Formats: sequence, C-alpha cells, structure tokens
Amino acid sequence: MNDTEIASFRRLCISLAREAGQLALDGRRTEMARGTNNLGTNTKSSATDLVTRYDQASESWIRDRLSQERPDDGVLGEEGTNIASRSGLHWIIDPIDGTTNFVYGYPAWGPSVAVAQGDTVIAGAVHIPMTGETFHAGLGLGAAQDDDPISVNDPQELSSVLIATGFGYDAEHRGVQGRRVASLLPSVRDVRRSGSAAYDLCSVACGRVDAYFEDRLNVWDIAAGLLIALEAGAVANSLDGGPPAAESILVSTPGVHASLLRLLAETNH
Ligand code: LIP
Repeated sequence: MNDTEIASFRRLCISLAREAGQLALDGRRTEMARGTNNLGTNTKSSATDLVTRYDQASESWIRDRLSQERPDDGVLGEEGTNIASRSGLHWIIDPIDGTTNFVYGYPAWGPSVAVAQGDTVIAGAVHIPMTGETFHAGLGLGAAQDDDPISVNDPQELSSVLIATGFGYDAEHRGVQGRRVASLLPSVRDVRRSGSAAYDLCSVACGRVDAYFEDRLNVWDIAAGLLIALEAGAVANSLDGGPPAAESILVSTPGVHASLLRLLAETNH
C-alpha cells in the first residue's frame, strides 16, 4: 500500500472518530441538560466494567459508515461487531475508550479507530470530544495532534519519567496491578491514571507523559494509539520484553525504555 492510500485511510479514521465522538458528546449533553443523566449505563464483565447506549450508538455509527465507505472490509468492535474481511483490510474500533470517564464527565474518553492490513495497523485516529483533540497517524507518515506534528519527550533518567498506567476490571488482578504501581513509584517522577489506554498512548506520543504500561487490555484499546505513539518516536514491548500486545504493553520514549523494562520486571509481582 502506498503513502497516498495510507493517507486516505488516515483521513477516514479521523472522520469516523470525530463523527462518532460528537454523537456521544451531543448525547451526553442532551441527557445532562434534561437532568436525567440517563446514558443507558450497564455493566459487562464486572460491576466496574461499564457500557452505555452511547458506546453502542458510536459503534453502530462507525459500522454503518464503513458499510458505505468500505463494504468489503472486516470490522471488529468492542461492543460486538465482528464482520469478516473480503478485502484483506479490517477495522478495529473502540467506540468509547474510557467509558467510565464518559459516564462521569471526566474528559479522557473517546472513539479509537484503526485499520489494519493483515496484522499491520496502517492508520489510526483517537478523538477526545471534551477537549476537541484528534490524534492520528499513518504507517510511515508520522503522527499528529489535529494539524500539528507530534513527537515523544526524551528523558534519560528514570527519576524524570512521568508514567501512565491503568487497571482492569478483575478485582483480584487489580491488586497485582496496584502493587506493581506502588513498587515502581519511588523510582519515577510520578504516575498518571487517565482511565483510557487510547488517551494514554496519545499522551506518550505528544509528550504529555513519558511512558505508559498496562496489561490485560483488548486490541481495540491500543490499535490506533500504539501506531500513533510509534509514529511519534516511541518504542514498545510487552512487559517481559517481547512484542507489544493488548495482553501486556509498555510504550515509552527510547532513552528510558530499557530501564523501565528492568524496573517493571523487578516489580512484576
Ligand atoms: C479502559 C482502558 C483503560 C483501562 C480501563 C478500561 P474501556 O477501556 O482504556 O486503559 O485502564 O480499565 O479497560 O473499558 O473504557 O473501553
């Protein structure tokens, strides 16, 4: 696939993420204006794993747009979409990453839209409706926040690293994740927990944090954000130094990546 084609897919990712994000934002504002706060909130894998009718509406909107624009492509969505590809391309959709934040009105939430050719993500976009920011990238074409190119920071010492992380929905494993954060906290500058993997990955890409790690995610949480971070100059591995994956990921600025891998290995209780 050539750069012109990748750039075209990048524009479609941006368009889909922005449109779906605006749909969710408008819906939330309408409910808040009515004083109803009726987002149709339910739970999934546990009492803390929330889903709203706007997660479902966002995914439906993106699925319908893709059925018009890219009818032969596959689509995988967090809220149940699973359409086989006839073109070799497939879309990976988190309709609202950071659903808990969406319910509470905490800004770090939004659609994450990626498209892959085989196993390779070639374009992606993450839109944060409450701030109006759209982070996006094309494979080999760099990363940007709206119209401005972005790149990672360059700290060289662990004590200078501002690191983001997140926690899953399984109460027992949250204990493991919490102990890991507590163990590494004395060695770094500070920790941030936004509640959205996609937002955290984009934050690495634009230098808002220096690193992000988490485990037991899903592919839709990271597909777009990982490309954006890599195109912005980040490096990525699993927590044990293998290839990055939704199950286990560390994304950081190059200068401290090896030190962070060692630190996480020491604290991987
Ligand atoms: C969220 C992730 C976040 C993680 C949360 C949750 P969701 O995805 O983006 O990094 O810490 O527990 O999994 O469920 O809001 O789409």
